[in-house]
Amino acid sequence: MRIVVPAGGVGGARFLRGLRAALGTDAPTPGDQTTDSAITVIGNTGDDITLFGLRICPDLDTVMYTLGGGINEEQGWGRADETFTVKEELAAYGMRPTWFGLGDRDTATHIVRAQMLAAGYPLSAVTEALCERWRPGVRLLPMTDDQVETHVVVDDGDGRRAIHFQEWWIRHRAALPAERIVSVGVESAKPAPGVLDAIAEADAVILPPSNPVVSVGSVLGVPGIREALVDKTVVGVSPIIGGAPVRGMADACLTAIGVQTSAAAVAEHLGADLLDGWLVDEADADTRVEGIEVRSRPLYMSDPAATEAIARAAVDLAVELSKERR
Ligand code: FO1
Repeated sequence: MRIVVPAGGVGGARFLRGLRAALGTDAPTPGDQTTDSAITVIGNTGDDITLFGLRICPDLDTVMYTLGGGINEEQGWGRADETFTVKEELAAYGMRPTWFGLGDRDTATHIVRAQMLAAGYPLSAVTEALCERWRPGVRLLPMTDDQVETHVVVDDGDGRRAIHFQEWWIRHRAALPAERIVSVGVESAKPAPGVLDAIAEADAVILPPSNPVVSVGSVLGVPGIREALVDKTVVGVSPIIGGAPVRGMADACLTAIGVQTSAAAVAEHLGADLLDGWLVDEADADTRVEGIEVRSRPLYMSDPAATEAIARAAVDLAVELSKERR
């Protein structure tokens, strides 16, 4: 079964580990060329930032490290066994910003990426090359090879200005009220090679419990992607349980775009033209959304078995609904 997953950071990556297990396309042994990835991930690149001459792709790296076995598990981002000597040395030179947690092991990924981009390789080719090492057991495509960045318009004591999403998210912990969230460059961005083909060939599309605004929302914002998804059977997993995000600060993002922090409001925001099914937690079992088949089950990805069961339920609902569509 071919599944396409538009995904973002930590929640999406953890869900993908469960989906890979549920589909039996388990992490290949190193050098195993036989793994036939049934999963294509369309990774959010709106979080990307250039720092110290390096191009950093947080959501692509989080998926690659999580599925490739290199992730810092409790943080959900960055590398395991990380050190921060380069970060400290940069600060000693007075280099800014100092708020970004640039790890030494992670820096090697950014150097490879910066070198390949400078040599003219598109981000999709860079991502493929990096995945040669990590072998995530899925096909990881950036949503676009064009530069798109999420910036946040804030108005604090220093007056109204736009700051990079990473600064808002890391430095300000999304606590600065966001007047607007802007996807800079998205209007002229094109889906990366393979993205529209993967969607066309998919048996189902699953929206993981990633941030519906800055992760899944950014992917859907690339011209052509949402339009292609509308023709498919799409099942989403709510990132909001009982009126609160499971992790991260999706509520701050939802508030910024005027959407209530609830499982129902996120489904309505994504749209009944896009979503065929919507998995909600038992806490939200009374959720009803016009035109969307809502099912409730435990949604906390508390351990690998729980995550696999959630992914299995999403796939089963997609199969059930796709039969109805024929
Ligand atoms: N998140 C933080 O809260 N603090 C950090 O210092 C930080 C550094 C970082 C470095 C590389 C990377 O790939 C991700 C990093 N993240 C950090 C997470 C990142 O800001 C978010 O996970 C995504 O951008 C949102 O999904």
